[in-house]
Amino acid sequence: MAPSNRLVNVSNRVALPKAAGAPGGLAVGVLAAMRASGGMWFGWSGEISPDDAGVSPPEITSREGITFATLRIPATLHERSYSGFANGTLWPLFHYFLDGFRYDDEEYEAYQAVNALFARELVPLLREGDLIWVHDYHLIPLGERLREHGVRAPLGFFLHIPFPHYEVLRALPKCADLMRALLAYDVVGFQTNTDRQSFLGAVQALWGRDCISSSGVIELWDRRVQTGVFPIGVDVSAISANAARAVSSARVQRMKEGLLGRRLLMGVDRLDYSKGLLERFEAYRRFLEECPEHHNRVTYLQIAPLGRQNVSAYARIRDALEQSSGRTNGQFADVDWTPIRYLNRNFPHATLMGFLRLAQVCLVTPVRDGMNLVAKEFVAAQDPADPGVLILSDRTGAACELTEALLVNPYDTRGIARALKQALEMPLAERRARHEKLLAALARNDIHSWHERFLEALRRPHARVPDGCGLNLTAA
Ligand code: ADQ
Repeated sequence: MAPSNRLVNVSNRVALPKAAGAPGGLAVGVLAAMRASGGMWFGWSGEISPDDAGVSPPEITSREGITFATLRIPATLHERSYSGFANGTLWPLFHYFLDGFRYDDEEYEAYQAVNALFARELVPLLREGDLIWVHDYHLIPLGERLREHGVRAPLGFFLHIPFPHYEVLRALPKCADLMRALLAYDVVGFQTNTDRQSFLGAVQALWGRDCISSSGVIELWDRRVQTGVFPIGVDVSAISANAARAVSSARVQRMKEGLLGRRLLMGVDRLDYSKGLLERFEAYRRFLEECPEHHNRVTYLQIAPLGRQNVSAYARIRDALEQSSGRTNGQFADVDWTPIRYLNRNFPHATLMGFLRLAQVCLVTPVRDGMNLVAKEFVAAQDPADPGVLILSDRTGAACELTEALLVNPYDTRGIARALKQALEMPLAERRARHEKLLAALARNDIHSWHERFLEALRRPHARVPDGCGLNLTAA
C-alpha cells in the first residue's frame, strides 16, 4: 500500500467544530491546523461512561474534511486521571504552583491506564505512512504505549504548557518515568527556548550531559530524539476578517451600546489560577484608586468561562474573583456605571474577536502561560488605523515575540495599574507604531507555520530543528 502521509493528531479532548463547551487554546490551535491539512483527530469525546459499561470503540464522524475519532472514558478513570493527575498534579507543577500540587499513586495509575486505553483504541485506526502528533501533558506516556504495540510511525509530542525547571519537576515522585516516556517520541516540541532548555536540563540531571548534542538531539539507549521550539501562532488574516465583520453583528453592537461611549478594557481567559486574574482585578482597583480622572470613562469586561470545576482549586479562585469584582464595583460604581463586568460564559469565537477589536486595552497577565493565544488574537483583531494597546505578562511564551506590548510583571499590581494609565493615554502614532511591529511578529509565525514546521520536523526527524523562526524565544 502506498504511504498516505496522513496526519493523525491526538489530544485529550477533541473539539468538533461549533460544538458547545469550554474552549481552550489547544483546541483552537489544532482545529485551525487540521482545517489546512485534513487527517484524523483522535481523543476523548467530552462524555463519560458508567464504570461498569466497559469501553466502546471510538465513534467516527467526518466534518470539514477532518475525521474525528472520539472515545468515551469510564467515570472513575476519568475523574482520577483528568481532574486528578493531569489537572491536580501536572498542571500546577508545570506552572510552578508547588503549593497547589498534590501527588496520589491511584491518580497516577489512572493516568497511565487512560494512556494505555488511548493506545489500544488508536492502533487499529492507524495506516501505513501516518504521521502521529500527540498533544500536551495529558498524554505524555502515549508514545511509549504505542511503541509497545509495535507502532514504528514517526511520533511527535508538543507541550502546550510550560516545561518547569528540574528543581521544580523533581517534586514529582514519577518524574523520571515521565521523562523516559518523552524519549519514546522522535520529536519533542516546546513553546519557547526556556521550556526546551528546562527539558534538556532535566535530561542532563537524570542521565548526564553526554547524551545531549549541541543541537539538542538526545541519544540514549536505542533512541534518538530531536527537540525543538515551535511557538504556536494564530490565523492572522482569518481573525482580522472575522473581527472586522463581527463588529457589525447584533451581539457586538449591543455590547458597544452598553458602554455608553466609555473606553473598553478587556480580558479573556479560561477561569484558571495560572491566568493571574486575582492580581489583575487588584491592579484595576488600584488604577481606579490612583486615577480618579478615569472614573466613569472606562469599563473593564472580563470574560472567564468555567472549566475543570471538579478540581477544588478552581472553586476557590472562582469565589475569590466574585468577591474581588463585587468589592471593586461596590467601592466605585455609580448609578449609571459598573466598573467591572465579569462574565463566566462562552461566546462564539468570531463574537469574541469582535469584542477584542473594540477594546482600547487588552489585559493578558498570567502568572505563567505556555504561550497565550488571546494576546495574539487581540493584536490580529485590531483596526490598524486606530489600534488598542496590549498589556502583557512577561511570564507568557507570547512575551518572547510580542516585545512591543507593554510588558509587566503579573504580581506587580502597581506596575499593571501604571501600564493601564499609560495605555489609555498613549498617542495614536505610538499605538500604530507598536501595533505594526506586533502584527509583523504574528505574521512571521502564524498558525500555519507552527503546524508546517512541526510536521516538517516529524517527516525528517534527523534534520536539525531551528530554535524557532529566528525569533528571540528565550522568556523575558
Ligand atoms: P489556554 O490555557 O486555554 O491554552 P490560550 O492560549 O489563551 O489559553 O487560549 C484560549 C483560547 O480559547 C483562545 O483562542 C480564546 O479566544 C478562546 N476562548 C477563551 N475564552 C473564550 C470564551 N469565553 N468564548 C470563546 N472562546 C474563548 C493552552 C496553554 C496556552 C497555549 C495554548 C495553545 O495554556 O499557554 O497558548 O494552549 O498552545
